[in-house]
Amino acid sequence: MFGKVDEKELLDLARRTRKDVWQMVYSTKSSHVGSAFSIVEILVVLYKLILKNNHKNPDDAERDRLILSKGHACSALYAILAELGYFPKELLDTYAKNNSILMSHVNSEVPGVEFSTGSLGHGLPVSLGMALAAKSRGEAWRTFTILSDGELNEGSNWEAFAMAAHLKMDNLFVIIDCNKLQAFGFTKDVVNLDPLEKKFEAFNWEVMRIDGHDFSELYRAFTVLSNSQSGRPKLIIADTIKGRGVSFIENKLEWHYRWPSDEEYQQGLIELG
Ligand SMILES: Cc1ncc(C[n+]2csc(CCOP(=O)(O)OP(=O)(O)O)c2C)c(N)n1
Ligand SMILES: [Mg+2]
Repeated sequence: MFGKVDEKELLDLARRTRKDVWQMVYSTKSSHVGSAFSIVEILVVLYKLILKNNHKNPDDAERDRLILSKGHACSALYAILAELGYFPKELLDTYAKNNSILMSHVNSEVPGVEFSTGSLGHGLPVSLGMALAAKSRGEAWRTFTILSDGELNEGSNWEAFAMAAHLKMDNLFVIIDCNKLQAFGFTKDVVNLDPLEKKFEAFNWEVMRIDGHDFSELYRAFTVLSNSQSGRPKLIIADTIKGRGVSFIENKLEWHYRWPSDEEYQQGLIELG
């Protein structure tokens, strides 16, 4: 059990989210399914166990804010928001189609979405501004932002990492979806940023490294960091697998851009249960 939520509920939500995403990318021949699959458990834990928010009042001034900075993985965010009742599930059928609000990069017109993203490197600087706004007004809500590992190549992040620690933004939580792959290669071969923990510790962040597909580890990390009195901004390096959930797309570079053929779609559905 995780508070009042049992593990089966989390597993079911993760499975339904992946199936929705698989259907969305198949029917519209769109990219980034691997990127979406790698953050499913992170989103499930955040929405079911950590974020203080309410689908019936998505603009509640007291809500925790979440920015998905890796905006190309929007299909996972849209699917989970629909599953949680932010908007009708039928809207998912319009994903990536003309005139739909469910654009193929995160669109803030969608109920429950805080900020449009897609151009990498902007989510963290904006999240820092939001965290600063909450602090300067004496408000208790927190800001969470999910970055991808390839996104760390963007220099704007490093300015924000330095500034957030300088300002002691302990109401700011960053999750790095560390799936080791990006659009054109393995992260270590494009710009090797290892050792990541040491870099963030040197920037004076409070850092935990965990398995980003393990509900217990995610829940524990968010709980430990939420209860910490360190005064530092918080960062979770979540080790994940790009494409997690469908064996033949896991950790395969080409699935950054590819979509499933008819046969692959059927095979994937079987694997996703
Ligand atoms: C500023 C900017 N440059 C390039 C792109 C094109 N692009 C989309 S995803 C991506 C990299 C994907 O790798 P990663 O950031 O690790 O995310 P993952 O797909 O692994 O979740 C790139 C270069 C972009 N969206 N924004
Ligand atoms: Mg990556």
